[in-house]
Amino acid sequence: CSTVENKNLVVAGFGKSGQASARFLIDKGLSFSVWDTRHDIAIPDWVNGPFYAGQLPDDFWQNTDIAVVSPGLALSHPELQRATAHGVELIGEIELFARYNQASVIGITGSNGKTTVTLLVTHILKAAGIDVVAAGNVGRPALSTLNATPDWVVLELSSFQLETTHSLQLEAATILNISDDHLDRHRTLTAYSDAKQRIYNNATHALCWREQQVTYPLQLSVTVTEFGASATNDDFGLSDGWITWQGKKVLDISKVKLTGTHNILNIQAAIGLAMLAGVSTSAAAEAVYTFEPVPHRCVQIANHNDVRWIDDSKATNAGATLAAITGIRPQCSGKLILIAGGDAKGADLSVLSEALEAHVDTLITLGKDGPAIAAFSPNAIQVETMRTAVQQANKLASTGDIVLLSPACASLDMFENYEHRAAVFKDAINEVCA
Ligand code: UMA
Ligand code: ADP
Repeated sequence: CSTVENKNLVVAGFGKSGQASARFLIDKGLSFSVWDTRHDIAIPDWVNGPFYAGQLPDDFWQNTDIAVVSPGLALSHPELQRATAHGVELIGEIELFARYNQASVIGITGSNGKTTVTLLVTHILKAAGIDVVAAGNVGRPALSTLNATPDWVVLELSSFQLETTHSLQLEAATILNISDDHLDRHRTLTAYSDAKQRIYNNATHALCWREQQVTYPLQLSVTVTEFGASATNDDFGLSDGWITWQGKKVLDISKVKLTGTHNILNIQAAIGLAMLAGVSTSAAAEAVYTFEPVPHRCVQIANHNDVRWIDDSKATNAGATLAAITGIRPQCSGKLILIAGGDAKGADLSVLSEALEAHVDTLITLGKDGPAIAAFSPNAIQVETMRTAVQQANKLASTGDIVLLSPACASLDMFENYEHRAAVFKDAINEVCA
């Protein structure tokens, strides 16, 4: 692969991944300019090249060869379109990583479950004594792993990161699932799905969900292992409360701390990816039993007078909320009260309608697209704040009920991020249940 030495470089976007790219280039002794669209961005003193905040000069792209573009910057941004017209190569931090990385890499994408599977695979590999780090969309920039020189890197990859990645070689890769998300940036589900498909471009093995054809690679050169939550003698299946591998029981679901059918799929994918890194199914299963659920993903955070409060604030699309509703309903002996709403990012929320009618007893909505969700439920309660939502839920809840925060939407219309939304939810529970 071509490297970036002797090129005129621009780091476009100066968040976590832009800063990691800048540090990497400095370590390599390369000079570069930085541009961030935000006018008010703080420029740290360790950046010694030119820094542009906001507007760019007209001739900016004329002498640029490569721009390392942050995932938060849309490729449709007029300045990036102008760069392309000037023949500038647009790559991302993951592409930069791919051009210099020596470790074996596992790649994970999908609309939902990426972080859970990334952390679970990493946990399984660590338990097997493998030198491994998790990176990418999960939070730690991929480039930061180059100095640590692990044997394996488990990369969580978003559609935005995949759009600007060309030469990443993956030992094993998966598209866990595809549902409407990020359509404000990708415009169509096909464009979004195409971006995800790029994960298989140079992959050796693929893990695919039997029930969704779009999770399969288009290239015949990639070998496929399948997973799915039904009984089968092929690859991964589910039978009598056990995950099976080629018809043999390998993992007892009742011993796992993760809940819901969606997590059974996540576990199957994780074991499959770990197997491709050389871990046996039995060693992988033992490790899964000790894996703690990742916060804000269908996790119980309170139980007052036998009313359970579940934090699924990371459900930022309808697919995740569907999984939460259908996964939690069987565990609920009383009413299921759902708090949902926020910014739907242009998604079609009507996929929720059937599950709301069949499984949700009371719907409480808030945020920008709260009214669009409330429209599917005749008795929905619409509120302005999370505090009021929790007060309403508490008033209606009795023994055996579950109150589920699973918004089906991003949080940015009301909160700093999904963690902040969860913190406000928790504070309100503590207040009403004190
Ligand atoms: N931004 C601008 N102007 C710029 C650059 C960024 O306004 O010039 C804004 C973006 O619109 C966005 C924010 O700044 O609102 C951050 O974007 P960024 O590209 O600077 O993000 P980073 O801080 O570099 O973090 C990125 C990933 N963020 C995004 O894809 C938006 C992080 O994923 C990832 O953990 C990190 O790199 C390290 O790899 C976060 C995320 O929200 C968790 N991902 C999305 C998701 O999971 O749904 C895709
Ligand atoms: P991602 O990193 O893709 O956002 P997470 O593991 O952080 O995935 O989970 C995000 C949300 O999706 C949570 O609400 C979680 O309960 C839900 N979720 C996790 N795995 C799946 C799956 N396989 N299918 C549907 N929803 C899922």
